[in-house]
Amino acid sequence: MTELKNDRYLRALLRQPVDMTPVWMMRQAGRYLPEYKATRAEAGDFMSLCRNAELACEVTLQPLRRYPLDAAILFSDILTIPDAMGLGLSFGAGEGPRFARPVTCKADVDRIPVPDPEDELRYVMDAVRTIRRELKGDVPLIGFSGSPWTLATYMVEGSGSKAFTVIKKMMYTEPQTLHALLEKLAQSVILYLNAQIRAGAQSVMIFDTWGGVLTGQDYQQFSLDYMHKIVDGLLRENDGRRVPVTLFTKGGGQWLEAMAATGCDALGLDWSTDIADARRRVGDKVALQGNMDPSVLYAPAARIEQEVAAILAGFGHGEGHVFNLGHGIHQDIPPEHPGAFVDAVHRLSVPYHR
Ligand code: 1CP
Repeated sequence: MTELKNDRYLRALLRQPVDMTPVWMMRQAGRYLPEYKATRAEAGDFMSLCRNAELACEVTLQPLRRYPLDAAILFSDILTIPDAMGLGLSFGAGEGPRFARPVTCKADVDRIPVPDPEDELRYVMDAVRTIRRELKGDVPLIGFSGSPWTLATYMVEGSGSKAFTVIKKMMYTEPQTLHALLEKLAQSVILYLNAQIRAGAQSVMIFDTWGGVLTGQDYQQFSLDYMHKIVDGLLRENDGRRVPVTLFTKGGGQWLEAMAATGCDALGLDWSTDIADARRRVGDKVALQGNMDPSVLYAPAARIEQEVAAILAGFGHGEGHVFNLGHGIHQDIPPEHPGAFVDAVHRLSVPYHR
């Protein structure tokens, strides 16, 4: 087993005792950091940055040099899988992702390959191996993937979306086509995350960013069932250590019991769910990660501290909390503010672990 100098994050996910609440931030590497912008400019564009293991490692480590975060997250994107499936991914300047060849029918689904993670996605595994080497056991490395449903929204819509009418039309007119796509994505995600674990990811997180746009019944059938399949297919131990799995459905606060029943170790919460209530509902089964509104980071340090204190008090005394934002950090947050946030979590959480 490789020695870890700080394993608070892994211990909290397994609901084991810690000295203080661990904290990391969703999208902690990114454009709010001037050093990220410089490295991205050096790489040329976003996907070139993801494909260069040394530069991807550099931007992964940048937030850890500024703040005493308790985990690093692989710098990559959820859209690497659809890209490896041949859909032609591009990021326009200042725009979101776009696919040149979106999935429109069953024949498109049948043509799509399940990517070999050590071939088409080898650059991701190389980044994981490089980051693990450079972290030198300081903190654990988180690997991640999108959920099948969330990946499918981009693949069928052809870009980001607000109303998801194209994929919902497919869902209600050709459900079997969508199920065939989701099945292929679930198989791809299992291979991809297991390869990240073998390459050195010490926990994995599944981002279901768009599960919350579904009805309860559709969420179960078109998103959760496939995440359940993934949890069943993942390596749960590597290098003599349990590899915790976190599920995060943005807007999924009403489905926590069903999510916890998948056998995952932890649930990510966005800020619309009360963490005290979430703990009462599922806290004996899973750890909870979250859930400060990322916009609080616009506020001065005293206001950030107030919000951190309220969330810590909401979770209460005892184990099983990883502090985080309820979604990704905004791109125009002043870079000093996350410092106040991380410090407040560490300092104010000590009494809750005595
Ligand atoms: O530099 C740039 O302009 C590119 C912006 C960017 C970045 C920094 C994109 C494009 N992806 C990323 C990195 C990224 N994406 C990480 C990095 C690790 C970290 O430091 O935290 C992670 C975990 C993701 C995951 C991701 N990509 C998600 C799930 C998490 C979430 O925020 O909901 C989603 C939905 C994406 C799609 C995506 N990729 C990029 C953008 C701008 C988007 C969102 C598009 C949309 O709004 O639909």
